[in-house]
Amino acid sequence: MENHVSQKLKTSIEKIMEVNFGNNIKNGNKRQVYEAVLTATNEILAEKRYEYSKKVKEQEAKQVYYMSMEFLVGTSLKNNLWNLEAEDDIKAFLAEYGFDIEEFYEMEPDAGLGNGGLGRLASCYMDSMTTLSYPITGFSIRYEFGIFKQVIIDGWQNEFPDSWIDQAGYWLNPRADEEIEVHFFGNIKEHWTDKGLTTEHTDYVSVMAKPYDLFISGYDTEAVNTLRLWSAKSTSGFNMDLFSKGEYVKSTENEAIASSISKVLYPADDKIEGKSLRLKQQYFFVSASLQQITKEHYKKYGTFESFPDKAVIHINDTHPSLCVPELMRILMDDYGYVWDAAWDITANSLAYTNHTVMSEALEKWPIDLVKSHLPRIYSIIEEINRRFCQFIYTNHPELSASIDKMAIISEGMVKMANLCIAGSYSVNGVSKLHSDILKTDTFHNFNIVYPDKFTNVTNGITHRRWLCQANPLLSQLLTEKIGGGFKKSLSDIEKFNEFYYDEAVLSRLREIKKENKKRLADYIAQKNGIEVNCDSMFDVQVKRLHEYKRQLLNVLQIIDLYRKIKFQGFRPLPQTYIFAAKASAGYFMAKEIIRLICAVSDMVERDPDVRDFLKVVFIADYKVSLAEIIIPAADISEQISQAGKEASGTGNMKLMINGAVTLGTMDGANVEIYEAVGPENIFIFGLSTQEVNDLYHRGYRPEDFYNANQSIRDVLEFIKSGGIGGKNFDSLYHYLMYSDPYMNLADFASYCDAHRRVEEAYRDEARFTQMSLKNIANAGIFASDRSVTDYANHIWHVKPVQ
Ligand code: GFP
Repeated sequence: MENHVSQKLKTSIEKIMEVNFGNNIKNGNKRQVYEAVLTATNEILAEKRYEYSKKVKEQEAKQVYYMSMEFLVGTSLKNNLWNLEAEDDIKAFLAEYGFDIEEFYEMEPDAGLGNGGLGRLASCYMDSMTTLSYPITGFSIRYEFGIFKQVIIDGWQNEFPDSWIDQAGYWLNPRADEEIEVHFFGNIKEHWTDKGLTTEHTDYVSVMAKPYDLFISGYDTEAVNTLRLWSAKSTSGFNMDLFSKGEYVKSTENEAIASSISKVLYPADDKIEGKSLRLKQQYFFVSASLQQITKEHYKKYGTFESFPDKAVIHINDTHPSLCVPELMRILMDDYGYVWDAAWDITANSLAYTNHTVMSEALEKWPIDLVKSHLPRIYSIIEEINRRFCQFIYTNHPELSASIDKMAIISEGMVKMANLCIAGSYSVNGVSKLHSDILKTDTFHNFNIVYPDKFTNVTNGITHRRWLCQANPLLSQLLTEKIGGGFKKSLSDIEKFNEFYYDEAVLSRLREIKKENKKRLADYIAQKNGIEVNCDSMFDVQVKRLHEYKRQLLNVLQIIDLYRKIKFQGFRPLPQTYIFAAKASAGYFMAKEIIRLICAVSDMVERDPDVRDFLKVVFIADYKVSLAEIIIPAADISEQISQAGKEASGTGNMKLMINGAVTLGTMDGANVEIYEAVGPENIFIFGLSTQEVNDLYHRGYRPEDFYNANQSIRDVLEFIKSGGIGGKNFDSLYHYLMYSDPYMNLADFASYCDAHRRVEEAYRDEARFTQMSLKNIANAGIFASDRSVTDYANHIWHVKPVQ
């Protein structure tokens, strides 16, 4: 039976065709009908949003404001139709007129407003919060260009701009009525008034923040939330005076400077310290968002005493850390609060998540930069720092020697993580291991001062996108066997364990995997021109390219395998290695690793002695919509970061729920996957975090491992001598031999050994399928529904609005 939403959608699509194009669906072209479908879906969400936000207001519910520089939304049409339970009806409706909905899905570009796991997590949380009917608003920037398009030319990554808005702008609802001014530069003046010493920010430069709302749908819920994306424009705009004087370029300068703020997303691994534009981006979206939140609160309650009971502002990594001084500024300068009262409100309304222990990612800004760009904000940070240091000296004299490390301003820098910890009531890591490392290592001293602040929330993923939509065959099998309840409540998936010995189900699982592999193989044939064998084992490593994630270790093992097949007559199980990853544009080593993967791929493909056993494929332009094709096809999930470095990982969870078996180190959430599936359903190798630290302190020398292991010597000398297609990889050879900061060589032997164990397990088809089933059935705790419930209950203290 067709649902009410589907009927509304159809009527609306017809109407839009008439009104916007003076046409009907029958005679419409693809682009017109595509636009009509997106617009109609957006309208339905707008109506639901109106009703839901009315309820939130009536109930005076506490709200979450999720501040993040990144939201990796991906595509929205399929997700929205699926959530509205209208996908099948609309598909059939369009088919009546000869349109294939799959083609519309392909037309929609990914909203790539993020680099990797951090941004994708934010989007999963928006989905889960909405499905569970919690009120949340995400805040970020409407980057005109999201993450770049990756094109590989001769093995080298090239970057091209991603102008996504043209084809996906239908989801962005402009709210010109809620524009907000943000101030940069200028001077501060202090003077006495009847309220005491007041500070005035003068001679500033204004930039206008224009909001665009993207509606976030949920499954089986009345709730619709919004992701508010700010776009920057000049307050003065086009200068007619200069234009009349013939100064055409100058006349548009203001506009160009202002709009540069929301032009482009910064890549994660670029050396962003000291980049003025990045600092402007951070303050721009923080200030606009907080001004709006506080304005609404004040309008409703006329005071900020109740603010911590009605609002929680979540700082997603340090990028929005200026929330701390900005909320202080607003409360003091705009609403007349004195310091102590303002601090009380601020420090009880902010919560912070740390996503990495990599020191280069713990942001620091040069004092001069902050001072010149944001003079008022800097003066507030100075005072926060003065009081914080005073507090440590008085209450924790034993930490006096560490004050330089803990201070918010020291060594010529403003240290954003320290600012977040001092200014938030909650600090969490993203897996058990990571949260422990924060407490015992990274923020050890802070944990002494604020033992109750530190907590853990293990990451999660929305299985509705990553299982139900990406893997409809598996989703259907699960529905048949355990009912559809898992879509709303993933803990139900545990019931699938009952089918561990069920031959028919195991065989269905194999068929499904095969179908998904065929879908991926077609994609690879079309994009890479490589024919892959769908009966081979698909071994997948997909994630941002970073040295610590160790895609390099994976390639070293492949080279070793290649050599064994070619020179030693080894006959392994046929296997296909699939990589996809973007490297930051300025990250040389990461690009070299991509070049090596591509060269190995070529070498194997050209070699008739090897290619029947081994394939290596690097799929270009990794993004959410591509992940949706790759992940369901994986047999093996490579999660091989150096122990202690990957905060959590979420790809590991997406692969697991699609039946891939993890081959990994005891790092991040792999540890919890291990606990969930048991040692017999995962392949673990390599040094533990403790062993890594010990080795580091003893002094790690890659040559020790080189000297002790013949395979390492063979592989490295092979690379050095031009064995990989005659290409020069001296950069990587020297890197491994003389530096190897992430200890690839130390884990090499154990990794190769794990691969042989994997092969052996895969040869036993029945047993391997059982391992796969165990991974699917025990993925329940990795639902982002569980993560956000943890946040809601233990950190945010918010309730669903039904
Ligand atoms: C970062 C961390 C990951 C973590 C995500 C989300 O992701 O370990 O799972 O944040 O918390 F490194 P990337 O951006 O590096 O993928």
